[in-house]
Amino acid sequence: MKPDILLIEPMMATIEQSLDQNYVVHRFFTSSDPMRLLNDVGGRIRGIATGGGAGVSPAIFDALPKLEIIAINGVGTDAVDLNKAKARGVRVTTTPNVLTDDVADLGIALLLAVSRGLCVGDRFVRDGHWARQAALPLARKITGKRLGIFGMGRIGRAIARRAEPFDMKIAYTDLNPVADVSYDFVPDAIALASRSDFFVIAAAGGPQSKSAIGHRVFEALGPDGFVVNVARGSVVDEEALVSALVERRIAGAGLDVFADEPNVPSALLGLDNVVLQPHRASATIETRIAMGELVLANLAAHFAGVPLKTPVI
Ligand code: 8YV
Repeated sequence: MKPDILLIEPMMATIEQSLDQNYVVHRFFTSSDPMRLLNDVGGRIRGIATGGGAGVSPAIFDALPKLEIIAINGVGTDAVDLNKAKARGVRVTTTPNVLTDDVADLGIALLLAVSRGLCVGDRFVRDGHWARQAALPLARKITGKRLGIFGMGRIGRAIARRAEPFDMKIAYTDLNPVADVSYDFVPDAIALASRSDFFVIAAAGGPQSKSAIGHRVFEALGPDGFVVNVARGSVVDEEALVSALVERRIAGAGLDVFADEPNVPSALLGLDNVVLQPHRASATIETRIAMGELVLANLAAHFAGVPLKTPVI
C-alpha cells in the first residue's frame, strides 16, 4: 500500500513523477476546493511535501491527524510550526546546502542589478531611448565598497565569498560572532548599516528575526545605501522599506522576497531604484532537481524506517 501524501505546491515534473510512483499524491495546489480535499483525505495523509515559503498552515496541520513527516523543499522552516510538529511527533526535513550557491548567486545578481541599473538600462534600450540619444543617469560602483551581511549562515558566507573578488570590505551581524570567518562582526543591524554601502539580508525567518530590519537601519544606511533581501520578507519592516525607497532615503533595493507573497506593495512597482524577483533564488533546474531529490530521499527514508537524510527534527 502506497502512503498518502499531500503536495502543497508544484515541484519539477520529474520529481512529481517519482512522487506519483511511490505515493498516493493529493495535490493541494490544483484542488478547486482545498478544504474539502482535506476533509475527504486528511485522515489518510501521512506525509507532506511543501515549499519553504508555503510551509504548512495551521488549518492543514490540524486536519491531518496521521501526519508523520513534513518534507520541506527548501531550507527555511519559518512557515512550519516546529513546536507543534515536535509535540505531535511529526518529523521535519529541509534541503540544506544544495541551494546555497543559487541563493548567494542571486544575492550578488540583485546587488549588481540594482546598483548598475540593469533593468532600467534594459528598458531604456527596449523603449528606444538610446536610439533617441536620451540620457540615462549614472549607476553606482560595487567594487571596493562596504558590504554588510545580516545573517552569516551558509548563505551569508556564500555571499561573502562571492563578494571577495569584488574587493568588498565585508562585515556581518549575527546572533554571535561566527567562529570560522574572518570578516568583521558587528553586534547590531543599525551599526552594521551605518558602515555599509550594500546591506544584504541572509538571515533565517521566524520570530527571532521578525521586522529586525526597519526604519532605523534604513536611516543608518543612508541615501547612498542599497538593500538586498534573499532571505524572508518577514525579516524586514516592509512599510518602512517602501517609504525609504519612495522617499529616496536609501538608494535602492533588490528584493526576491516579500512580507505577503505573492503580493508586492504596489508602491514598489513604479520605482526605478528597485529590482524585483518572484521569490526564485533557488529556482534553477539544477538546484530544483537536487532539492527535489532530497525531498524524495527524506520521504523514502522515513517510510522505510531508516535515518532521515537532512532532518530538522
Ligand atoms: C524556495 C525557500 O523558493 O529554501 C527556502 O526556504 O523559500 C526557497 O528556496 C522554496 O522552498 C520553494 O518553494
